[in-house]
This record gives sequence, structure tokens and C-alpha cells, in this order.
Amino acid sequence: MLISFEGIDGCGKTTQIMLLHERLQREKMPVDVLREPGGTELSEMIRGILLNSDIPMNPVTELLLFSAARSELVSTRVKPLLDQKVIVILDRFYDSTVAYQGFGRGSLPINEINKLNKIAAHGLEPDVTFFLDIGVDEALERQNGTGKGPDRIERAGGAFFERVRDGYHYMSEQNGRYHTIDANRPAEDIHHEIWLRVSGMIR
Ligand code: T5A
Repeated sequence: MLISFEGIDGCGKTTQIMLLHERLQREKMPVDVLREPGGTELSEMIRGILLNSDIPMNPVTELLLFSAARSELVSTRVKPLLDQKVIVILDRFYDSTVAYQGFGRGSLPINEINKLNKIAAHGLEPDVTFFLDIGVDEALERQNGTGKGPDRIERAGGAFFERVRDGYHYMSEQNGRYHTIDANRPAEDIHHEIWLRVSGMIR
């Protein structure tokens, strides 16, 4: 089973992934968590380039680098784990590319990005995608609370993140695999909703 988590920066994905991971482990289910971009030596190197605020980048170059990191992760980690019947939780997948590089940056038309995503994901599609929906201002407040400075993507500004959020709303209407969650709630309540859905799928 392939589970992806999506949403704008600071929506609370990492927190929810950690809670779901722990819950599945307590249930003695085989489970692994991987993040995008990242998860392999090469993909983590690409992540370092992509998030480095000192490296200016053409939007199409950015799109291709996210795709390259994804291709490596899917082919060397995700597919082998799924073949062994391990539940894979992905902290972002190709929907991030549609939202950020498509709606956010306007790098290429969405239909072109969808074609590239199919190639980079080696045809894989999540069984369920949890979209943690939160306002841009609330997300920014949470990010500020972490004390970490903004990376290159996070520097893009409020209007950019409004477009990214619009992109997720668009995808949630187009895709039956989407489960949209009001993320402006206590973490335990959100986890409860996610667990209801995942435990139902496992059964
Ligand atoms: N990207 C990625 C693209 O542009 N294209 C792509 O194709 C892909 C794959 C990745 C960046 O790359 C971009 C998107 C990103 O900008 P990242 O560091 O992995 O960079 O960034 P994020 O995935 O956005 O991760 P963040 O750590 O910034 O945010 P999370 O994981 O959504 O949030 P989380 O859980 O760390 O929580 C943030 C803070 O809020 C608190 C937490 O304790 C933490 O302090 N919090 C809550 N507070 C109140 N109530 C709740 N329910 C809370 N849940 C968490």
C-alpha cells in the first residue's frame, strides 16, 4: 500500500506521518517512511541543491530536478518495498510537483507536468493521498514557531503558496484517491481521522 501526504509547507505532514508510522508499528505492520525530495543518496544530494537559497534556478530546471530525485527514489526504494508488501508512507509525491511547479511557478502546462510525473514515478500511483489543508497564514505561523529559516522554496512568498493551495484543491476535486483533511485542528484529532481511513483500508 502506498500512502502519500500532501499540503503547503507547515501544514503538519511530518507530525502526522510520525503518528501514523508509530501506530502501524504498534499494530506490527511492515511500514517504511520516505520523503521527497530525498530518500536515497543521490536524491538527498538533489534535495540539497533544490532547497539551497543561494542557488537561483530556472523553473523548468527545478521541475526536472524534482523529477530526477523522484525517479531515483521510486526505482531504488519505493518499488522494492512495495514488492515486499511493505506499507510505504511518502512525505510528498508527484502531486507536490503539480501544486508547486505547476500552479505555483507556472513552469509548464499541467498536462505536460502530468506526463513527466508518470515517467518519474515509473507508473506508480498512491492508494490514498492525505491532503492536510490549512490557510497560508496559519501555516506560516507554524513554520515560524519551528525557529528554522526559510529554504529556497519557502522564500517564494504568500501569493505563491495561495496558488499552491489552489492546486491541491483542484487535484482533490479530480482524484478519488484524495482524502482532504481540515489541518487547523489538534494533531491527535487529525491522526484519528487518518487512522480510521488507513485501518479501514488494511482490513
Ligand atoms: N517541493 C517538493 C516542490 O516544490 N516540488 C516537489 O515535487 C516536491 C516533492 C520540501 C520542499 O520542496 C517542495 C515543497 C517544500 O517546500 P520540506 O522541508 O520537506 O521541503 O518541507 P515540507 O514538506 O513542507 O515540511 P515542513 O517541515 O516545512 O512542514 P510539515 O511537515 O507540513 O509540518 P510539520 O509537521 O513539520 O509541522 C510544522 C510545525 O507545526 C507544528 C509542529 O509541531 C511544527 O512545529 N504542528 C502543529 N501545530 C498545531 N496543530 C497541529 N495540528 C500541528 N501539526 C504540526
